[in-house]
Amino acid sequence: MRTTVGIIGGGPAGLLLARLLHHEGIDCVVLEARTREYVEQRQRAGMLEQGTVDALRACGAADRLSAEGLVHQGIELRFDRERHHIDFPVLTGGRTVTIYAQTEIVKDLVALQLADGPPLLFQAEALTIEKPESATPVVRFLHEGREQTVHCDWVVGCDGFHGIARDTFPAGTGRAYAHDHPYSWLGILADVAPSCDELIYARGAGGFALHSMRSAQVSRLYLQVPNGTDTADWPDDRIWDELAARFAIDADWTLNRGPITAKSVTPMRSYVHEPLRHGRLLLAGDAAHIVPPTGAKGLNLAVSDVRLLAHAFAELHRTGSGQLLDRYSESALARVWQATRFSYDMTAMLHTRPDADPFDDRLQLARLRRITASRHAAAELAANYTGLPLEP
Ligand code: RFL
Ligand code: PHB
Repeated sequence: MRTTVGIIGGGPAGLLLARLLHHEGIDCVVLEARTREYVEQRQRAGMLEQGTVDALRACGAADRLSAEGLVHQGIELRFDRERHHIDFPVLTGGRTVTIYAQTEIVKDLVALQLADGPPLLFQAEALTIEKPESATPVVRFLHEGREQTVHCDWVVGCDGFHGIARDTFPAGTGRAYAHDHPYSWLGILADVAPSCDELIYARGAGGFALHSMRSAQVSRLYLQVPNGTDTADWPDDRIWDELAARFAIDADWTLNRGPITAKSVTPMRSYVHEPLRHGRLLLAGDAAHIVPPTGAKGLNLAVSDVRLLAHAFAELHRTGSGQLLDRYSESALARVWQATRFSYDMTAMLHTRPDADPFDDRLQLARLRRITASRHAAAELAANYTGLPLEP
């Protein structure tokens, strides 16, 4: 097999990149290690920045998103048993966010790709990327029981945090910056109507809690838990009691309870690999960086990476100039570090550290009160949450 851009990974980054390249008339092949069912069911993100929605719309992948996505005008911050609305359109000059599950984006992109897109192979696990420094890198992969190869002009690693692309960078050509946060999230999906119209980020007495949603009938909620937590120690009643305690306010408000259909624990990590390019191998999305989910930035960063890449490949295709590809790593990393900073700050402001003392407690409250008291501080949160502008 031979292609212009070999894409490893059929998550949101790889699938959207394939779609954007297809629109530009650039051929590519997507190799995905798992089955279609597996990637379509993997429960993850739900909050989309305006720029992410615009990108999906621009490549014709937003029919269902436009019909079913829930447009939110802001978020609620809860602390000290009080609620505070952060109004995004007012603070950002009209920007909003949209709730639409990552599982649904993946389903939409897979359907389009299989209908009229370039090849997307499931159960095709990339094993090695050979000669990334040369003009014709080769990806060796396992598919239908035998080893095969695809010869490429470029290879893009969209293979997530545990993929192989990042590890292909020879020793000494890259550097990782990492921070493990001292807590995890226990996430649940529940068949119950959301108890709110917009997302609630709560700093409760026992730690952080987040109320999100998937539809008018399905709620998605998260609880801060200690690292190493086993879901077996969290029967449904314990989860609902703890959520209710962390969201409690003095005003009249109750948390709707219902059957829990999924439970999982995710550790919280900040990680950035620099640079994002070695020869003709490029990294995008979780393959290159991870943020704690408090700022809802992971999926949105994956999308902004591949938008920059698609733009750069389009320039190369149209004019022969590799200038934007040469700038890709620097442009993407500038945005990645801003999202890393924002996610870290949101996380630190809302979670209770296991070693927290009364000084930390007062400092967190001062940060939250500054946001609710100052339009400038609230506008800074809103600008970051709804997404900073994309600058190639
Ligand atoms: P993915 O989604 O991990 O996809 C990578 C794909 O590569 C495949 N793969 C390989 N394929 C072939 N050969 C190999 N050798 C391969 N190795 C791996 C994998 O099977 C997989 O299909 O990475 P991508 O595309 O970069 O997308 C990133 C996002 O999935 C991730 O950043 C977000 O889910 C993060 N995230 C959130 N982001 C947001 O923007 N908003 C949110 O509200 C949000 N909430 C979340 C989140 C992540 C969470 N977890 C579980 C980490 C909430 C949670 C709980
Ligand atoms: C989600 O809906 O899964 C979600 C929303 C916002 C976040 C994290 C996760 O910050």
